[in-house]
Amino acid sequence: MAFIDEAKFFVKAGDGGRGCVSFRREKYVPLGGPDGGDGGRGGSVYIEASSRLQSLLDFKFRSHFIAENGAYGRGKKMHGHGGKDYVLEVPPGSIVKDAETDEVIIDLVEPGQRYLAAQGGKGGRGNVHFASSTNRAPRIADKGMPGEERWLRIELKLIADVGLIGLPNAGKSTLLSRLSAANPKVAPYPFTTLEPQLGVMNFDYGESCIIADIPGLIEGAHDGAGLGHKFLRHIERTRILLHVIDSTGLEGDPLQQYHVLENELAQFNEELMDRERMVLLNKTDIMDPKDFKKVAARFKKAGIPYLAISAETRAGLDELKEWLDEILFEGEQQHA
Ligand SMILES: Nc1nc2c(ncn2[C@@H]2O[C@H](COP(=O)(O)OP(=O)(O)OP(=O)(O)O)[C@@H](O)[C@H]2O)c(=O)[nH]1
Ligand SMILES: [Mg+2]
Repeated sequence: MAFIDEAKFFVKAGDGGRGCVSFRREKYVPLGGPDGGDGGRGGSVYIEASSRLQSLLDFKFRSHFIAENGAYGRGKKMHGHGGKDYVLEVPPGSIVKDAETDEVIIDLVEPGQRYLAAQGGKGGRGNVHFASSTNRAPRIADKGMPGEERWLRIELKLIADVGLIGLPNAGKSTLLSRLSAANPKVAPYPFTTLEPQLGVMNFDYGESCIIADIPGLIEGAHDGAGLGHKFLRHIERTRILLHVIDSTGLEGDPLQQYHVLENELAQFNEELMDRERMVLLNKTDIMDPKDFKKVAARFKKAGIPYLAISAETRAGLDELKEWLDEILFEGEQQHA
């Protein structure tokens, strides 16, 4: 199933209920005064960030979200019930845009954050409001106001602290499965991961961080090659990028892999170039140490910091965790 990380949808608030035309009926009084009540307000549509959701999958099955109409007013000055609001839950990290202008309307980051997407229509006034000295028996009442309606677009940017990037088959998903309880699909062929995966990594002393594993990128991804580069939007907000490289050379020259990927990042968003990052030279377990030394020396010479790891055997992962801890939390502790 395709990963839905953007969708177009329609919201319509409820119409206000019609006001009522009615007259009091009492024994022996043929026509009493007006007593038509007001119509109820239409329900509004809200969009709310909820931590229960991680994807926009619901939008695959529905594109129209409509709140209830207000009820008609009734006799004896009874007001119609208000229509029920519709609360459309979306994952935190959802950006709501105007479907026509593509303008960003709101960025729903925090769980519980709410946006009024369509205001319910006001209920119409009943004829009780229209009585005057010249018109004691008004036969008029307001219609309810229509509820607002509009087309919107939603985009999801996952909110993660750490992003795993790399060419296909580098071992990103294997690494995610070692660092967190997530259980992403791992396989010995490219493009195993078709949609971003999240995992929570716990540190020994109770802190945790969220890691995002995104589909592999290849040269020309910015022109649509492979799965394209749209998934990079999910790492635009991460504080740290972990660049996973297959250092065996079986997937191509490791230093070349590095440059290909960095170039794709730059094409996507120059800002990513300033992001804190670490190169992970992976799959050291199946390399002759001498060969690995040669690869490592080239990175050193190019002035690129790296850690040697094996996602498979977990070699080097403690060191990686320490480095992540330092970047994510040490600064905070010093300032506290
Ligand atoms: N020997 C060894 N194999 C590894 C290591 N890490 C990953 N692999 C293998 O490499 C292959 C690809 O691993 P994945 O984790 O699926 O790679 P990926 O980067 O997520 O790949 P895509 O999702 O296709 O982009 C699998 O066969 C893994 O078992 C490692 O450290 N050592
Ligand atoms: Mg993968």
